[in-house]
Parts: sequence; structure tokens; C-alpha cells
Amino acid sequence: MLKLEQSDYWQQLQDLAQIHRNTHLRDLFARDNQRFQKYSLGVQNILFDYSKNCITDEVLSALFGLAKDMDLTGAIERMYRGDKINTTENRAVLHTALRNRGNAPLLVDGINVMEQVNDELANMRQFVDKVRSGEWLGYSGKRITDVVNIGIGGSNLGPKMVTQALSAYADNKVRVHFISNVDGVEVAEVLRPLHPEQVLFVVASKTFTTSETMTNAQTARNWLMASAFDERAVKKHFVAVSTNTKAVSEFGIDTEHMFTMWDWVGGRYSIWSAIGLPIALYLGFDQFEELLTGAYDMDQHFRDQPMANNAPVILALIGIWNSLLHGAQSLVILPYDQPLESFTDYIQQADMESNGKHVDQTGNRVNYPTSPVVWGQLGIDGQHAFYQLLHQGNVIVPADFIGSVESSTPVRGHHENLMANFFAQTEALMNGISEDQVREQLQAQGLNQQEIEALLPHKVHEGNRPSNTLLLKRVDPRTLGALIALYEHKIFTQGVVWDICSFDQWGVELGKTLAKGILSEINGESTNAHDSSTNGLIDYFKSLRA
Ligand code: G6Q
Repeated sequence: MLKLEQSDYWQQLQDLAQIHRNTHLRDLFARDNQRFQKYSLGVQNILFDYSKNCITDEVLSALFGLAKDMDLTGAIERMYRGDKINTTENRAVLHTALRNRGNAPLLVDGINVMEQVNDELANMRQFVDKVRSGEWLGYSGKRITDVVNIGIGGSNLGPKMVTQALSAYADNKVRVHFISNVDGVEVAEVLRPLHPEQVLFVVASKTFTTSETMTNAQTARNWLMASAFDERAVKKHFVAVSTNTKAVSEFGIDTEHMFTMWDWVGGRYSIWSAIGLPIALYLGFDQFEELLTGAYDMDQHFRDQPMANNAPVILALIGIWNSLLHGAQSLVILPYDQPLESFTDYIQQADMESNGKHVDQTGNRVNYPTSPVVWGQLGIDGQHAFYQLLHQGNVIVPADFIGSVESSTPVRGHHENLMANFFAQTEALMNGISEDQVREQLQAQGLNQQEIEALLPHKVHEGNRPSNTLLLKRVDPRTLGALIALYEHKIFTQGVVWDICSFDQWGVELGKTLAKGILSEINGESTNAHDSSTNGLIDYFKSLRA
């Protein structure tokens, strides 16, 4: 029997799901006018409203019981104190140490990692100040105006999302750009308008072996050489963030300008480490520290608050409940805030790479869904695209709506309009429009009986579609740090309840290994050795190129 199935609460939740199969959110609100007060909470500058989910006190207490049975409290403690909870890679999981602003010592294998963290933060600050003040000069003596981050996955998504989200806080001492795709189109387009003498490349790769990143870094190096004609320029225009000193040095980067991270920092949790260097270069180090502080605030909330007042725990358990109750297999994240344009992409990786697993901690196949398919985009654009399915499709997609009270760039009349849509959508998803309401509307429009009956089923919105609302005061560095950490801990909680290892990513490794072999086949260094489809496709590709 799987560990989860041994919990009586798991069985109780299945029963409750049966009982509530036909409960309508509209009725829950009609029955209890305190529902919002009961099922919402404030944490830092974030108001979290979870009342528009089909939950009751009984459901919540069963969910908390389940989390207790799965020893969530113990698991949190084990993560924070540096136990090797990434069991398949035998590693601690300590992104919380990277933002441990209280600076309490933390021992991993007998070493106080806080000393390493603080040293690296000090190195980053020193470097950031040099670049931003113009003290750091390119090969021809000009100051750096553009920072180009070369990295992929966890070494790209975080800095890209945060620099975009916080652009209102940038002073434009330097601009930032990102290259992740090995498709040459991206590197060519990013480099085209830039001047080699004034560009600083940050090659971000924990392993410094990832082929996309290495290919792009080599191309960037050639681009620099085509103008500098002197290998010594590499040291002035390239820095690295990596754990692989040997490979960094072989590339020609001065290891004095290599920023490190540790094996206890997972790629998708690395934004708080030197992987965040582009953020600090763009915004200044103080703002980067604010981001860390926001995450630290949330870390304390997650560790110290009882479950009934714990935002990440509740967000996680509601996700589990929605998959039980509605069979929901996906989660749509809908920011109503232009700065959060890439937030969904970031959480998509964090969630799906962490919890997209099919076996439990002991390797037994699980018989329940794990990570939902996470997708979405800016909500306001989505309204004119895929919301039709959210409102009337034959599938329930739970939604997280994220918006702000204040716009980070106020333009008269716009934010009110945006937020009117924000509130309208969660209300519409919850209430829908009943047959009676539609009939009334159509009668008022003067349609005859026959016309009304023909149109009626098409215009009915059943409603009862669950959503969470996260209303931020505004997108600022501290609040954003808290928001990211909120989702990180949500993902952690779900992994604990599902009893899976959230911190490995074997599914990512497989494709990386296969691509290496195929590259040598494409280059004619070996013969294809695959199934007929893969061989056929590679042969077709090669024949047209020849
Ligand atoms: C994140 C993943 C993955 C990783 C990239 C880049 O958790 O492991 O997205 O970040 O594959 O890896 P490198 O930083 O080693 O280049």
C-alpha cells in the first residue's frame, strides 16, 4: 500500500469528493456570507483568497489531517536544516539558505554553508558595483552598457522573469538580454544591435556542460573575437556562474570572475544564488537583496505558521483537493500584471519539473495524479483567446489569478480597467449564468420563444469553476520574492503529500543524453541507430541539407 493510501484522511477525502460532486460554489457563498473572511489570509503584501474553491471546514480539516499524516512539519524541518532530501541525487535542498537573512548557521556535512553563501553574496555585490559604476571596463576602455545572460532552464527563466517583472525599478545603468535557445536565430538577433566593446556575457550553467549554453557561449566568444582580435578580451567580457571550475577556466574565463553555487541548489531554485547576477546587475545589489528578503519572509511564514494560516500549505492542499474533486489535471496561472508576463513560464518549470513524477519515494508507481499541467499567460490577453474553454469547456481547469492593487507604471484609467476584468473573471467562473438568467436576458432583448430555446444551451455558463486570487499590493522586489517563495513552498508541500522526490529531474536528463548521440549522427561521425521513424527523420533532414 502506498504511504498516502495509509492515511485515513486520504479515504475521507475521496468520500468528501463524492459528497461534494454536485455542490455549487454559488450555494456555498449564498449559505455563508463570511466565506471570504474565513477563507482568505494576508501574508506580507499578498492577500490570498481561496474562498472560490469548493472547500468547507470539514474538507480543510481532512486536508490538514492528510498533510499531518504525511509528516509535512517534519519534512519542512528536514529541508530547512539541510538533510539530504533529494534522495535520488543524495543532496540537501537549501535554496532557503541562499536567502537566510537571519543568518543562523546551517551545517551541511559539517560545513556552515552560511559562510559560503555570505562570501558569494559579497563577491557578487563587489562585482555588481564595479560594473554599474563604470569601473569595470571592456577591452577598449569603454564601460559596460549591456549584460547578456547565456543559460537555459533554471539558469535562464528566473533572471529573465525577475528582470522583466522589476523593470520599473531599474535605473538603466545597464540593459539585460537573454539567450537560451540553441537556435542560432536567437543569438544572432540578440547580438545584432549590441557593441562587443560594451557587452558583458554572463555564462550561467551549473554544470558548464549544457550543450545549448556552451554552443551559444562559443558563438558569443567568436563574435567578441571578430572585433577584439585578442584572447585577453575574454576575461573582460565574460564571467561565469557555475560549479565547474575546470570547464570555466578551459573556456578562457578568469576563475576569479567565476561565481559559484553548490550541489544543494537545484537549477529551478537557483534564482537566489549567483544565477541571479543579471538581476543584481540590472537593478543594483540592494534591490536583489530585497528580493531575497521577500523570500525569507515567506520562508518564515511557511515554517512557523500553523497549517490553517499557512498560505503555501493551503494553496498546495487546494490543488490536491481540486484534482480529487474535479479530476483536474491542469492549472492555469493568469497574471493580470504586465510585469509578470513570464511568471507562468517560471512556475511551469518549478512545478512540472519538480512534481511531474510517476513513482513515490520508494520507487513504487503512484496511482494518483502528481503535478498538474501548468500553463497560462497574461490573463487579459487570455480572455480574448482561451477563456472560452475555461468558462464553457467540458473540462474543469482550476485557475490562479494574480493581480496588484497598484500598477508599477500607472497610466491614467488603465489599471482600473485591467482590474475590473480581473475581478469579473473570477466571479464569472464561480457563478456562471443559469438558464433562468439567460432566458430573462434573451426575453429582455425581445427574442421570441423559439429563438430563446435554440440559443439558451449555448449561452448557459455552469460556473462552479474554482480559482484562487493572489492580490499583491504591487509588484516590487520584496513582494515578488515572497510570491516566488510562496509557489516554491506550495510545490514542496504537494511533493511531500504525494510522497515523491521533488528535487531530481531525470526526465530532463534523458533528452540531453540522446541529443548528444544524434548530433554526432547529424555531423556524419556515426551512423543512425534508432527506430525506423527516428532514423527516417534524421536521414530526411541530412539528405535535404546535403
Ligand atoms: C533545473 C533543471 C534544468 C537546468 C538546465 C540548465 O532544475 O535541472 O532546467 O537548470 O538544464 O542546466 P545547467 O545550469 O547545468 O546548464
